[in-house]
Amino acid sequence: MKKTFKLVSLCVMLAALAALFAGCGGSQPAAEKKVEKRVIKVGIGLNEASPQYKGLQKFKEIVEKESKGRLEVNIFANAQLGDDIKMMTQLRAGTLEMTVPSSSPIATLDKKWMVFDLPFLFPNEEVVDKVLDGPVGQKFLDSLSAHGLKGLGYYENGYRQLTNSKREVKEPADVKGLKIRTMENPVHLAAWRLLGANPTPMPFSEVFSAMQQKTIDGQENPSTTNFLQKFYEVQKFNTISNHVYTPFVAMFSKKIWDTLAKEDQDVILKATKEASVWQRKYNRDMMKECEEGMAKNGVTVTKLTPEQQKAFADATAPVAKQFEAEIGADTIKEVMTEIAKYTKK
Ligand code: TK8
Repeated sequence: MKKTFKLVSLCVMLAALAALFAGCGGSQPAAEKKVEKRVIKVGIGLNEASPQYKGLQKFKEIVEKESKGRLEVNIFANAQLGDDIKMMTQLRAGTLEMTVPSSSPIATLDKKWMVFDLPFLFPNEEVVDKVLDGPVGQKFLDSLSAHGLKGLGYYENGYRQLTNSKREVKEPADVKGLKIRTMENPVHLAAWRLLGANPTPMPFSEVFSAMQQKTIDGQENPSTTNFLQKFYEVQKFNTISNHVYTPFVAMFSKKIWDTLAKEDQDVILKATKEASVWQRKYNRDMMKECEEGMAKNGVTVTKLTPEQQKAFADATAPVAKQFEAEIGADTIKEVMTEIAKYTKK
């Protein structure tokens, strides 16, 4: 009995050794180094027809190509993951990789961003590009790291235009008493109050139904948004006022960013640069068609003359002084100096 036991244990040991050697250098090759695939989830507030979405599709195309598939970009439109403020909170918590909010709600984290909400700040898109793609724009992006965010670059939301369901608006007096939705930003609220409106802040995803239910009379957004989000279905008047230029700010969760390999970070920055230049042009090319689309869908479109526009500029000018302390006099001066540098006399 004892002999048999010894023989069996010897066989078991030999079998185990054989298996061990076979696994170490034997027939099957050493397992390939598992290429770690990373998914980048991007949340945005506008729909799939928007230039914001198209720009991120371009971003996706470049990232997946340049990373040879190691990075995969999944885009979630229509505020599926929440509105701008909610998505920024997710980035800061490290539960969402990326979002591209308007600059205005960033004021809830850092009031200096309200400089971009000063009415009639940028004279035209050419100056916008020079300032945002220059040292001052980069300084704003870098400042996001203090809030758990990595600033990547600027896409374009654009010049904002008023829509409403009550009356044609050609001068500030026409605004009196209108219930206007604004972004969640104190400068916008103050400016519309100066015009005599009754402003109410609201996340973007609630705007369409609020207009439909007539809890608000109007809102203001670039023509690409006003048309492609079908606001003509619930609005009758559209004033082309160009009263504020709003950038979209592409940003990444700093918690997640810091876990990425340098080569992947470089791919994301490069893709943002290329995609944002493409998206700004696409947005601008779409603007005229969208403005005309509002008229084709029964909206009375009123293009303000320079004199009419000046009346709005004069009426809202006091907000610069009113918010100088909160934004920072130095910040306002720095941005205004940069704008003056690129504004042709
Ligand atoms: C979309 C918003 C929107 C903005 C607004 O996420 O809230 O009116 O202009 O485009 O950022």
